[in-house]
Amino acid sequence: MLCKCWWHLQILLVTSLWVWGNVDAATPTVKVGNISQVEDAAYFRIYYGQTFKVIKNAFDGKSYLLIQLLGLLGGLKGITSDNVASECVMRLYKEGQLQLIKRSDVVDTQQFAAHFIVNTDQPQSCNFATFLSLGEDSPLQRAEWIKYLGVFANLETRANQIYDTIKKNYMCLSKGASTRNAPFKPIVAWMQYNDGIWSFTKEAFKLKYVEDSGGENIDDSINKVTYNISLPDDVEAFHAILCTVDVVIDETYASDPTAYTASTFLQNLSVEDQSCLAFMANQSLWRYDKRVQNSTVLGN
Ligand SMILES: *[C@@H]1O[C@H](CO)[C@@H](O)[C@H](O)[C@H]1NC(C)=O
Ligand SMILES: *[C@@H]1O[C@H](CO)[C@@H](O)[C@H](O)[C@H]1NC(C)=O
Ligand SMILES: *[C@@H]1O[C@H](CO)[C@@H](O)[C@H](O)[C@H]1NC(C)=O
Ligand SMILES: *[C@@H]1O[C@H](CO)[C@@H](O)[C@H](O)[C@H]1NC(C)=O
Ligand SMILES: CC(=O)N[C@H]1CO[C@H](CO)[C@@H](O)[C@@H]1O
Repeated sequence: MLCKCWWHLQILLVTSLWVWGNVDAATPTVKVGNISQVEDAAYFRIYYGQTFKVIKNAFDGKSYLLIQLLGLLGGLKGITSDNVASECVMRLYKEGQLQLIKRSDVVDTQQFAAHFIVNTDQPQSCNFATFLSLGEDSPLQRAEWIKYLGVFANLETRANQIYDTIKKNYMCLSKGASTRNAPFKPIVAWMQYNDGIWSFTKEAFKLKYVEDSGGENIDDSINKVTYNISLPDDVEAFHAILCTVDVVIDETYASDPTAYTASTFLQNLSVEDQSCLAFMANQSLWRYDKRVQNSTVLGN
């Protein structure tokens, strides 16, 4: 384990008398009450002592020692991007209760007790903690990272409840899908267009979503992932594959999600003959970005 911060070295050497953030050493510590246990996630572990807790993060090899201090993290105070799917977060931001911080602004992040980052290569201060749910392979493993955040905010009980609900729901839906009496499993393709190239996803968690919901991923034997629409051979092969697909999840980035329609998709597909596209005929073309950056869905 390589530690850039003296703070992290302290964790290795002394497992006491150190607190997250800059808190006076005389502040009384509180006994650990509620705990979280990691059930599914592969890349973090939590350990509890009488008055401290340790999170081990397998992505950056670091451990974070937290001495219990009630209310240490007041709550979410800032975000580094306004590209957020949570309507609650967007609302807080629009109401001015959350500040937008420039990623490069190291000085600014020092006012926070903890700053969660996803890029472990960036220069780090000692209040930085790597939050990389994206590195997990399955949807549930990713969701369980709510417990990682819960540990920092002393909200283990709440995090456990949220994760249990998500997991129960997910297992129920996936069980329902597996017992469904359908003559065939629909073939599902996650795909996106960028700079003249269409590509099918290889991301494990997306393929898992398809399996768990009773679908089938496009044939593994199709090992070509990217198709250049300027090359006739590529276009032909790409169209042939699309004729076998029942459901498309279009992940193409759209700067204005509401303006992106099925016809935008079709233009970028550059298919003249749509007759073999079952996913179009069956209205099985999906996107998932309609609520990004939209705080109005909450109403007032
Ligand atoms: C444990 O969780 C319960 C329910 O959220 C809360 O009332 C209690 O204060 C927590 N105890 C500690 C020591 O954090
Ligand atoms: C796609 O093909 C065209 C025509 O050969 C080429 O100019 C372009 O660079 C290719 N695009 C990529 C991303 O390879
Ligand atoms: C999709 O459409 C085709 C005809 O275009 C039809 O035969 C097929 O049953 C449909 N599939 C689903 C899942 O509705
Ligand atoms: C936000 O969501 C509301 C309700 O779903 C919708 O009417 C509105 O067009 C959306 N606005 C944007 C900018 O996406
Ligand atoms: C990602 C991308 O290139 N999208 C294009 C899809 O097609 C529309 C309409 O032709 C273009 O405006 C987009 O730039």
